[in-house]
Amino acid sequence: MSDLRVAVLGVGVMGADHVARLSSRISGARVVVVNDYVTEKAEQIAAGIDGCRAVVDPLDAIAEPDVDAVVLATPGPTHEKQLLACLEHGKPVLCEKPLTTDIETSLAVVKREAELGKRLIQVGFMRRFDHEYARLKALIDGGELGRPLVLHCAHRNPAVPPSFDSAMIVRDSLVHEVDVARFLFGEEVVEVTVLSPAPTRHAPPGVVDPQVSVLRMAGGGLVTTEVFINSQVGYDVRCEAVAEQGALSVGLDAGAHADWTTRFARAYDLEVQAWVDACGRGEVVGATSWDGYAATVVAAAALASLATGRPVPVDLDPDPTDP
Ligand code: ISE
Repeated sequence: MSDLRVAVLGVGVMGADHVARLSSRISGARVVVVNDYVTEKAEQIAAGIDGCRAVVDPLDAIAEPDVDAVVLATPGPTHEKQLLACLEHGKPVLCEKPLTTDIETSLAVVKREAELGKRLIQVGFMRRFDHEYARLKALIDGGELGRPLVLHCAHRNPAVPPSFDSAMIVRDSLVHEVDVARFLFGEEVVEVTVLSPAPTRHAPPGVVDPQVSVLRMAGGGLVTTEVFINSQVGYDVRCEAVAEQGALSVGLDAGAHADWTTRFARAYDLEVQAWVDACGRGEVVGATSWDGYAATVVAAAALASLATGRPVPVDLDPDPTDP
């Protein structure tokens, strides 16, 4: 089997990390095209990889005839067009979250993929590939723990760039807990409440940090999450699942990390390898476009709740791929 020829769009922290892993630790794939709105950056990265070139326009990069599949690590607002282009060219795409930045465009992408009748989109919710989260999921699905009742999640960053505001805490950080909740319970979120404790003095004026959210699941389970992005300590992600026959924690021994690239390095490797292997089989594994859409809808409801502190219902469209 020949290597999967990949275009990586967006070579900021996450995209550059994916280029490095595709060029070293992942088998069956190589990066042939890179793209970034900072052209020099793409050129610099391409120059370091045999057989790789920089392409200035992201849509041209997707269309290149020698590109078999695409990794999107571009800013969220550009995803809709780029995802639709991947679908039109029939190219599998691993899209870093978010799927898109609003409900309408996320739904449009889900519907277009459904019309084509072939799954091509995997969303980069990497925690699904973390060995501890995956083990917890297997135990829950295997019935060993009994029915899950409550999930307690914590998500702490040591510090963030000054541009990181209250809404980004929801869109960029809480959204991972939303996916974990949907993944572990195997159910949709039906209601979300975001509560605002008195903020840390390390948060810029007006930024609500930490935030405590409560997600209500379709089957009645509850998820509490604390997201704290100016914790001053380390990058710390953990959760405890409380079920009818036991409780199990994830992330207690994860060690000290500055950010997600090291904390979830192994999960990213497994995720990207699973994506490459699935592309070879013409399949999609991991989070689907529907999971990306659901996360966008919950994030929008959470933003509405952030403004009032009151519960906000989550209304999903019918899944067009459900028979
Ligand atoms: C960042 O955008 C990510 O996606 C990380 O996984 C998350 O943990 C972090 O809080 C976000 O800022």
